This record gives sequence, structure tokens and C-alpha cells, in this order.
Amino acid sequence: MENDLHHRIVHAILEIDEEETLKLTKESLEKLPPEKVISALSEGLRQMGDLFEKGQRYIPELVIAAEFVDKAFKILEPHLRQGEERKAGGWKGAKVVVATVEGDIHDLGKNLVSTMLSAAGFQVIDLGKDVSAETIVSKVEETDAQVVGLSALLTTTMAHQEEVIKLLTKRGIREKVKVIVGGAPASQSWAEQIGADAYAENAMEAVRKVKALLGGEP
Ligand code: B12
Repeated sequence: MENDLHHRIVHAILEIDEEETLKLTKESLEKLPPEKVISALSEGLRQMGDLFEKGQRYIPELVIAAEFVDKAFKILEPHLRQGEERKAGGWKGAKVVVATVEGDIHDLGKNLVSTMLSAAGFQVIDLGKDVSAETIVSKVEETDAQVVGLSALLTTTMAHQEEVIKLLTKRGIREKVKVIVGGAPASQSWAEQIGADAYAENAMEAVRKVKALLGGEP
């Protein structure tokens, strides 16, 4: 059942079939945890990306698919929130600045991370996409955020994650804030290479890692 729905969702996305994707998303929610539905939707987009790379899908198709997958994420959002809100503890005061780095307009994954963190009780300051290191670091200074989450989906923009860390150091606030990085080209070894405190592969893991960075359950 789980596998079947997963494959049907991936297939619907590859066929750029909005109606079927949204119908299957709703149907899956009755049978699967929302996290599993997210992973099927993300897998569909990932495969779209692979086809795009091979010249078998084009930008307009990627744009359309991204838009309707975003609608599917919105359907899932209240269900995701429920799960996290049940577990939300004393994180209310903890501030997390989140942004997609400069030059990068991919924001679906970053939005999911923000949603999950705020459902878990964090005060999320989401600066959006294509945000300069200067803007991110100034916001950290202004808000006294304990954590900054940096998203990058392009190999050409991931260097800006490092730029943010360097600027935090230059401003003398690197020790005050934990840095977590994510996005398709990022990895644990990339995080270590640039001196980030953590890497998370998905939004659920991001919540776990941010909690761990702040010392575990409050
Ligand atoms: C959808 C999409 C687009 C959409 C974006 C729409 C939007 N509003 O975001 C559009 C069509 C606009 C787009 C444009 C481009 N794209 Co694009 N895109 C994708 C695609 C297919 C899916 C990305 C996505 O949304 N996935 C679903 C979400 C839920 O997953 P996610 O982003 O990975 O996020 C999860 C985790 O990574 C993690 N995470 C994400 N951020 C963060 C942050 C933190 C702090 C943490 C802890 C975790 C975390 O948690 C998230 C949730 O679980 C990817 C394929 C891929 N493999 O990723 C290509 C891909 C990223 N794009 C690519 C390219 C090349 C481009 C363009 C340059 C194409 C062009 N020639 O114009 C432009 C770039 C524009 C720019 N300047 O940014 C390449 C990048 C190749 C590379 N090596 O750099 C990819 C990999 C496709 C490919 N295989 O070739 N793209």
C-alpha cells in the first residue's frame, strides 16, 4: 500500500499531473504519516530534476511541478504541525533565522524546514530566498537568534553558506549562534568542511538537530 501510493505520487509528478498529485496526496494522508507523503512528493521532484538534467524535462515543466507540489505541501502542513505541536516543549523563546542563500531561489525545502521548526515551538524568522550573507548576519545580530539555518540547492550557491559563517566570525558573533546547513548539494562532510555545527537531510531531521544543538529537550 505504502509503496504503491509512493510510486503513484512520483509518477503523477513526472507526468506533470496536478489533479492526480493533489488527489493522491489527500488519499495518502488517510493511510500514511505526513512525513511519508512528503518524502514521496520530494522524490517526485528529485526525479523531475534528474530528467531535467538529461534534457528530458524543461524549466516550464519544473516550474509547474514545483508549484503544484507546493500546493500538496500546504495540504500536509496542518497535519505536520499537529505532530510537532504535540511534542512542542519549552522552545518558545529560542529564535531561529532561516534563509535560502544569495543567488538561489529554491525555497520549497526551506519553507518546510521553517514550518516544522515553528510547529516545534521555535520562533522562526524566515528571511525568504536569495538572501545575502550581510542581510542574514545583520538579522542574527538584531534578533539575538540562537540558530541560523541556511538552505542552498545549487552547487554554485552553496559557497554562500560558508560566506555566512565567515561573516559571523568577522562580526565576532560566531560563538553565539549555531549554524545548520541543508539542501540537495549539502552533506555532513560539507558542513564540517565549512565549519557549520550541523547538517540535516530533511525537515524532520532539521528539528531534531536544532533541538540537539540547543542541548536537547528543554
Ligand atoms: C523545483 C526545482 C526548481 C524550481 C524551484 C521552485 C521553488 N520555489 O523552490 C525552479 C524551476 C524555479 C528551479 C530553478 C532552477 N533550478 Co532547480 N530544481 C528543482 C528541483 C527539481 C526540486 C527542488 C525541491 O523543491 N525539492 C523538494 C524539497 C522539499 O526538497 P529540498 O529542497 O531538497 O529540501 C529538503 C532538504 O534538502 C532539506 N533542506 C532544504 N533546505 C534546508 C535548510 C536547512 C537549514 C536544513 C537543515 C535542511 C534543509 O529539508 C528539505 C525538506 O525535507 C531540484 C532537484 C533536486 N534534486 O533537488 C532542481 C535543482 C536543484 N535545480 C537545478 C538547476 C540547475 C536550476 C536552475 C539553475 C535551472 C536554470 N537553468 O535556470 C534554476 C536556478 C534558479 C536559481 N537561481 O536558484 C539543479 C541544480 C544542479 C546543481 N548541481 O547545482 C537541480 C539539482 C536539478 C538537476 N538535477 O539538475 N528549480
